[in-house]
Amino acid sequence: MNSEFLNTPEVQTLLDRSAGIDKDGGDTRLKAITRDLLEALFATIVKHDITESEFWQAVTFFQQGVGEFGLIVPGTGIEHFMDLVMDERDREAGLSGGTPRTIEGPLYVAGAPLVENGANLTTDPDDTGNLSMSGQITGPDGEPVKDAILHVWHANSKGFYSHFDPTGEQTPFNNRRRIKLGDDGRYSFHSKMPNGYSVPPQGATDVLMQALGRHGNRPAHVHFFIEAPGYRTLTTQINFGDDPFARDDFAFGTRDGLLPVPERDGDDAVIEFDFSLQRAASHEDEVFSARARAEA
Ligand code: MBD
Ligand code: FE
Repeated sequence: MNSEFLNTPEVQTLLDRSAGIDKDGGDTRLKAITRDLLEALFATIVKHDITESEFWQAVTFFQQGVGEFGLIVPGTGIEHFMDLVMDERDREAGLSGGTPRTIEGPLYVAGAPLVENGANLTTDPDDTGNLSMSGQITGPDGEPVKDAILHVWHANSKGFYSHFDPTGEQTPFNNRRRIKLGDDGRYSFHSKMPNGYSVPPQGATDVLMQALGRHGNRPAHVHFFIEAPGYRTLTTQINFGDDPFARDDFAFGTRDGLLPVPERDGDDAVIEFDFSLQRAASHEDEVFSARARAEA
């Protein structure tokens, strides 16, 4: 089909009316974004000669996969793209340095127990080795970050996260804690070794990954939020550098600088990892993004 079809008055008027451009009410920014998104979709339908059957197959995919949007978003690289966008905005603003950010993923749960440094994160029995992790959180001048809270969450040895575990076997905050740090910025914790995550077999994300000739696996990893007065909140994770999926993460969450290789002793592993924070330029920098998160 001639792509000029998109520019016909009938299609352009449809876009204007669909996005409410011809009405006074509503949110101007949302209207502009909606119009552009719809136009990109229309253009894709035209460019690829998408049939009615294919179109409704896609609609059904999203209807059936609605419960997996949190996985489809990182799996399609959109969540990582947002990191690249934020990195680029930082560069344009002259902001640099510090531990790289990387995706939060869909499996954080707010309200984890607030514990002292050195804590054990694992409440439930798990037949695997121990992970010990420690290091220091510093600021841009190498100064220790005072009074930080380190949020940590990771999977168990089956690759399942508490609160989202399909087996229902984990207690609510297993492998989830908020660790209260002191004046020296030093942290340490121990837990049971996580395994890599895989998307639910035959779920929407898995179906999509297979249709794209991809897979739905992540390397073993540990997630962090770090918040501290005067510093920019950091969302990041470390992925085990010696995991087979370390360079082949379906969620694109592995980044240079975030792939420490654990020191292994049998099933046990030790990771030394330091974090560096940027200073906050505004209150907004110090708080969490407005993303909706699970709570327990
Ligand atoms: C995870 O554990 C995860 O961290 C991401 C980003 C996506 C799916 C599962
Ligand atoms: Fe994860």
